[in-house]
Formats: sequence, structure tokens, C-alpha cells
Amino acid sequence: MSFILPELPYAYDALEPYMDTQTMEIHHDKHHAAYTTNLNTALEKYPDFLEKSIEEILSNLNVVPEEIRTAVRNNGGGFYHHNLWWTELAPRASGEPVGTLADAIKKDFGGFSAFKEQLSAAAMGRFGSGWAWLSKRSDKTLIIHSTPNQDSPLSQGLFPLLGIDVWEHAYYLKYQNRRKDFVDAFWNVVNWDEIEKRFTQEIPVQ
Ligand code: MN3
Repeated sequence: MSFILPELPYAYDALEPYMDTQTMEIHHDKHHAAYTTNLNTALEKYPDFLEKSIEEILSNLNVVPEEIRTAVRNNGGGFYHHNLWWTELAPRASGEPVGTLADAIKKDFGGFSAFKEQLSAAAMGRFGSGWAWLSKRSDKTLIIHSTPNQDSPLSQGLFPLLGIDVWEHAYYLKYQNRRKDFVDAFWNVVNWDEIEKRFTQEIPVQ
């Protein structure tokens, strides 16, 4: 067994004009593909790990053999975060959260616009490459935070619901240095039905 690059759940041009076709092609076919290949390569010598879920591996990096731990942290994170990235986005997505997630956002952040502002600020404040996250704690409360590189919320005991990829590969072709324009555009393609699903599902590992 090995980890498999998922197909994009829509066409490469489906998120235009917010995410351009060429970026989508390179981001999925090159970057996500490379994380997947490199994760599998790292685990070749330790095939037991190929039987585990990626959530379980990232939640317990301390049991990954030291010689491959950094490779698994980087490429396992890249593999998992991009699986989330493609599904958390959707063409013609509705503009605001729904259901129980909407209630939780109101409770934990005071409302949708305050939440949006805080997550955007986390994306803008991440120096260099990384992600800004809305994650769920084990007690089901929400937290906004960010991680460098491909470090995963899972490795901090948090379950990521929605991430903003602020690696330059996610936006540079269309937005160049204008990260803020990319973050603003991001909100137009968030698949809130999917985030609600992640919010209500049991956390796969603690
Ligand atoms: Mn990326």
C-alpha cells in the first residue's frame, strides 16, 4: 500500500477567477504530487507506517523513526494539508458557514466577520511559508492559529477544519507579492458544507 494523490474534485479552471488555472495545475500535479511521492519514498523502509492513516502518523510523529521524521513531517503534512485544500474549496461556493459551525463561530469569535478578519490576519502574519488554520480542539471549541512550512495542526492535538495555504506556490503566478489579494479571493471559494462536515465528524485520532 502507499498514499495516493487524490484527483482534483473539479476542473482545473473551476475556481477562476479567484484561483487561476495554471496555479491549480502546478499546485496539484507538481507540488501535491511531490509531497505524496516523497512521503511514500520516506516510508519505504518502514512499511508498517503505510498501513496507518495519515492522521494517525501526523498525530504521533514522535513514534516515527528519527531518520525519516523530518521527511514525514514535511511531506506527510504536505500530502494531508493539500487533500484538505482541494476539498475545502469549491466553485460557486456559498459565502458563509452553515449549521452548527456557524453557531460555534459565533460563540467562539463573536460572529462571521470577526472570524474572517482573524483568520485573514493569521494568514497575513505567517512569515514565509506556511498555513493559517481554523482548527477544532478535542473539546469541540475552535481556534485560529498558524503553522510554518507543512507542520500540521494534528501534531499539536488539533483537528484542522479550514486552512489557508500561504506558500507562494499557492498564489504567486496570479498575485505575485500581493498575498492580501489572494487571501481576500480565497473567501469566495470556501466550501462551507464541507467545513461543516469536518466540524461535526468525530476527530479521527486524539
Ligand atoms: Mn500548497
